[in-house]
Amino acid sequence: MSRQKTKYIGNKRYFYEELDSTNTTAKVLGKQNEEEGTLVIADKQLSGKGRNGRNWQSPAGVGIWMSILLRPKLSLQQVPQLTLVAGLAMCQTIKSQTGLQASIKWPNDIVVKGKKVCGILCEVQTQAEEVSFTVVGIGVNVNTTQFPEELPFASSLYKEAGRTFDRQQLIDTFCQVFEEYYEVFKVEKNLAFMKKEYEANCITLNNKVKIIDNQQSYEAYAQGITCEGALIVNKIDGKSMTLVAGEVSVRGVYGYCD
Ligand code: BT5
Repeated sequence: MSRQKTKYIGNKRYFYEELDSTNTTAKVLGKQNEEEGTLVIADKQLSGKGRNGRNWQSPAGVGIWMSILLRPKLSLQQVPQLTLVAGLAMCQTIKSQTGLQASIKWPNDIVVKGKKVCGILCEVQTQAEEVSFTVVGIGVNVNTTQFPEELPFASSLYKEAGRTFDRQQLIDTFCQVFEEYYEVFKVEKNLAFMKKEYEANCITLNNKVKIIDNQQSYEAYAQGITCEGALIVNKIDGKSMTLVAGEVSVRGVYGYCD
């Protein structure tokens, strides 16, 4: 089956049996002036990366481990919004392709029945304080049958749906959906156009969350997101504040420590 064309997302693909990290390889390609939309896919990652130096388990044959090279004209502060754009596109892709009730745990996880099936890691390359390119790395546990003990809150599309899925098909659909959102975002440079849709798919909202900010931690109610992708919370004392992705860690949806 030939895949439906996108304008540029995923039209050029590099496929590897094994890589340390698709994000690392995509950054090398970015420095070599590879074009926007180029996709790096690995069947297995030897040192898949999570946020803040954490690890992402990426065994062979069962997942989507991929990175997209993007060249948006954004300020450094605007880049984290790309995580939300990719998150919504992947959430919609999983829902339409599997029928599962997937939701987004702000800012970068996709969960199904309270378990994490996908994580997103957005990295940026700067030159003289300007964004020269960004890499959006996405990991999806597709056909994973079991997880190690240390990942009690991980799951796969297979485990939740009881059937396997074609990884290629998921990647192709994601590229189409992501491109639609990205095209708008690139011009508008904020998330107003998808805020309602994001909020409708975000499981973090209308829930109590525990916020870990440096050494401090406190509880609050998550209310919504701003047009810039920050999380709006109401603290117990009634004060409202906004949290920027990357600066805080929000717990609550799985009740796990991360
Ligand atoms: C993330 O970090 O969720 C971002 C993951 C991004 C992975 C993709 S794969 C393609 C691209 N290339 C890379 O090298 N990375 C990207 P974070 O929110 O920090 O979550 C990491 C935590 O999730 C770990 O500390 C574990 O607790 C847990 N974890 C590790 N592997 C997992 C997996 N396969 N499924 C679910 N949870 C996992």
